[in-house]
Amino acid sequence: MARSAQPYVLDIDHLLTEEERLTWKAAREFCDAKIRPVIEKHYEAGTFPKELIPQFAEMGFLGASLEGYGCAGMNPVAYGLINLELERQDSGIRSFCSVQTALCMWPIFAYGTDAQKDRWLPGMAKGELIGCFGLTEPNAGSDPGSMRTHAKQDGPDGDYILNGQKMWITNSPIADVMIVWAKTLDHGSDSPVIRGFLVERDFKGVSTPEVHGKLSLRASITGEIVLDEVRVPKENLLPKVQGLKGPLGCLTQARYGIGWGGVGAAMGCYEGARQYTMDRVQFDRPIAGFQLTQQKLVEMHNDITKGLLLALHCGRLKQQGKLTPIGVSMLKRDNVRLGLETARVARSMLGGNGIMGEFHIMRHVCNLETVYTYEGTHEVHTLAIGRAITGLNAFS
Ligand code: TGC
Ligand code: FAD
Repeated sequence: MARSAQPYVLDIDHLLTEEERLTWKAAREFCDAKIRPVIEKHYEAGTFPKELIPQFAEMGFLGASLEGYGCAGMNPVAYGLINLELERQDSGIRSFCSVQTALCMWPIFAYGTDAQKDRWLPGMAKGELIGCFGLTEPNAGSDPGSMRTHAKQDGPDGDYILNGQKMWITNSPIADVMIVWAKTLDHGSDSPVIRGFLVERDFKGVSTPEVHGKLSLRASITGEIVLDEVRVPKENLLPKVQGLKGPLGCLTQARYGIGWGGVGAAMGCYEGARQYTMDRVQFDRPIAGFQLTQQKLVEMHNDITKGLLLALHCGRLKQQGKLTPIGVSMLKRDNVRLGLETARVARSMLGGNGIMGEFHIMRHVCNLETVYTYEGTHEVHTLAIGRAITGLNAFS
């Protein structure tokens, strides 16, 4: 006889503040009501639901973690919970919000001048201006320090002339402003250093061709940034950071959100597989009643609880200013692996239906292959953590 059942035996509600609980509930309700009904159609068509951008803004999702400039100023845990709910629906939608918030608004906020902040942040918080982040190049992915894009200063105190190509850039075809990282030679200097530039859509020599043919993250727009003798005013240089730590600092912000997102994707897949196997009858009983099925459900369930606790621990450390980039590497690496492994197992549990879009699991499997690769591949984070715990550098 069936007993009463609950999807999670341990919850984290009592570890959250009232405000965090309310933010979580509001984000879940919004994502269920607005994203879930349209996401499959967009995924199939390979389009991003632009019509949702003003609603993301209204919910405070854009620049959620920043203070001022019309941003919601959420604490790291509330911000993480939003990422969890966005990615419970679709990694591409979470990507849009992550790139806008962590990879574009954050560097303007942290490395920019007051004039740059005033010019860009309020419009970006409202979703009226879209940003993107150009670090990766065709020949510089895991090793961004080998980038070839360069900026040459045109005379003492002059503008910069940018040349190069950025590849795999989320949102570039729809971006009004692009954070472009380039090796810069200041006038009179002979040692290049990586600097960040605000490249505007209408600057002469900028083009952003879209990448077509993706079988993953299809509800997210991906493109290149091609820079051909682009004159960038010196006022568009991000003045407060130099070197690889500039872009890596942004990645630390984005990877933190992805760590929560991985759990969200896993939760969506686990909950779908749990319900399906409780409803589906084979051999005269619900397939959730078979021991092999229960083992799969239990592994997923327990891993999700551990992933959530890791995310929450990192969130509390971040609140106290104690979260290190390596801690974030661990969060991104392990929770994205959790998401991908959970999605694959959940897919198998739905049998033939598991490959169908309407069950919302196959899409996660495909999406998480990208998430496993971007923002530092699984292997790169493994080596970064390996270096931290042994003191030995496996990169070189
Ligand atoms: P390394 O010597 O370790 O560091 C150079 C300087 O950077 C500092 N640093 C960091 N700072 C902040 N956050 C981090 N995570 C940092 N990691 C390192 C470091 O302290 C040092 O500073 P300083 O002052 O001493 O100069 O650099 P390395 O050359 O050994 O490289 C390390 C490695 C391989 C881990 C790094 O290059 C790396 O992370 N590679 C992966 C590249 C990557 O993640 N690319 C992502 C592109 S953006 C993207 O994918 C967006 S997807 C968007 C979406 O969500 O849709
Ligand atoms: P490579 O670096 O060539 O790696 C290929 C394989 O080799 C991987 O498995 C990798 O782990 C492995 N490898 C590399 N070095 C080592 C090593 N030392 N030891 C062991 N294994 C190693 N970038 C941006 O700048 N902005 C964006 O907005 C952005 N959005 C993206 C959106 C999508 C859909 C995708 C797919 C990518 C996006 N990226 C973006 C790029 C992403 O960050 C890179 O794809 C990623 O950093 C890996 O680089 P790569 O593709 O060149 O692979």
